[in-house]
Amino acid sequence: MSRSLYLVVLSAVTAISVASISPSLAQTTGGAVVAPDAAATLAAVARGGCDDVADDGQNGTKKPLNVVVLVSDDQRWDSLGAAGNKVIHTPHLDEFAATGVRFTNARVTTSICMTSRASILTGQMMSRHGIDRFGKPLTPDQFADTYHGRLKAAGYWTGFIGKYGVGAPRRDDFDFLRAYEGRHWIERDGQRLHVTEWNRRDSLEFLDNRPDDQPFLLSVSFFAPHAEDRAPEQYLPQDWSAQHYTDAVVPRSILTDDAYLQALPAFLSDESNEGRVRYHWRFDTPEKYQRYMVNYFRLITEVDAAIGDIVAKLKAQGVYENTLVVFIGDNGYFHADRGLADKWYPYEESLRVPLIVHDPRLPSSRRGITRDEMTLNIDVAPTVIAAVEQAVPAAIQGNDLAPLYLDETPPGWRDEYFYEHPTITNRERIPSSIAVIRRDFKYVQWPEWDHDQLFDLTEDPTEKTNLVGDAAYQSVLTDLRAKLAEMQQAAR
Ligand SMILES: [Ca+2]
Repeated sequence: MSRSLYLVVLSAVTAISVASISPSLAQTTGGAVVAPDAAATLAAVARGGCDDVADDGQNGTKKPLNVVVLVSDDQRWDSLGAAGNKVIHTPHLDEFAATGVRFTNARVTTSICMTSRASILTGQMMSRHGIDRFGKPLTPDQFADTYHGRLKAAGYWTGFIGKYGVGAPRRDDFDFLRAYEGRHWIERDGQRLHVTEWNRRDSLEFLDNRPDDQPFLLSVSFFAPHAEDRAPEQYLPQDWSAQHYTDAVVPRSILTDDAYLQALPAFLSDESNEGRVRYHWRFDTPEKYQRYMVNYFRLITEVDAAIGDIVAKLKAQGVYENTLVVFIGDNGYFHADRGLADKWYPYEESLRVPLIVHDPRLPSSRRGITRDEMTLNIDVAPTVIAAVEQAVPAAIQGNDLAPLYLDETPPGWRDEYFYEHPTITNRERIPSSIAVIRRDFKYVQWPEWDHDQLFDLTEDPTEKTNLVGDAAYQSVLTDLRAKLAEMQQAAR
């Protein structure tokens, strides 16, 4: 693809990013939500320093759960200390996992920001919610059935902070809205601070100023560790996080061996493919790989610290043990694996995300467990809506996660799912794909290239060998082709 076409594409994305930043700048100058002094006084009186644990119903005053949903951007499942990463520094998320539930096999149904964020909000696949391009918003009716819409209608005080990502957010959809993204350093009210620091400050402001007589829902949608695509250095962390990486050496995965690039279909290994373009931005020398990976990890460390402060605030306010907290990434990421960068394609690196839940209903004996069921981004909305005892909308395609950790005998769970990704710009840049993903096999179709792939994940967990032409796999292939067509229909 030509360089000029590529520049046009970037410009379009830039325009959207700027548009989504601008409203927030207005909101921060004119958007006092509650008179801060009065609210702080009320809060101090009402909280009184005692723990606000949900009453068991003994005196009939059981309090509804509060909810906090934390979404990081482009953080893959293993960029997390608790997942075994020895280089990254994520003490608060690790503690969060050690006292909550970590889902070790969490995935997305579409590996790109706007679509996955729409799936997190709605609990629906792209085929149903229809968010298949940048700048496209949910309709008001669709929003009413998101976890935000449902909880606001149920009397929750709702806040959304950071990267909305699904078109421009509508002011009236939230009680408190601070939307911004796209850059790592943002000037606001004469102050130039890191986007994660703004996320942190805005979250604490929401928690400090919320009304005391309403349950609350806070969504914090971090922009980090997403790259600042137009910046030559890509990842622009704060100074303080460098202290945790002074001697860091990021090991290279076996997937960065050239053989994995060679094993890609030609349309993915071609230099016009966006995964290759961005590989050259970030990873095409050993020195660049180290520098960019460390800076990516530092951005995650900064998100981790902000989450630590949010959790500390919930504890200080005495509401942590009455608040459901969900942490998830919006998509996985290629760290130079297969000679690629970023996401989009249905290889494991691009699909798997961190997912951790703190649920006050979880007995202490079960805190710190892991579950390896195939959980999805579309499970967040039904989990939140069910936890606050509201009716889960019929259009939701995900499942409430809570039975997996609350039930003595966890229910049966999905062992396969449908993956879909739209074309971005054209088939050369980012082609569309659909797939059926099981624990043992993965079958992928690239409709624009009339190409398909079959991987035996038991024999070939790194997805190197395409078995579509292998006679021994023809019956599996026939089954999976039928299954894919069936799942594609059902996803609508
Ligand atoms: Ca993302």
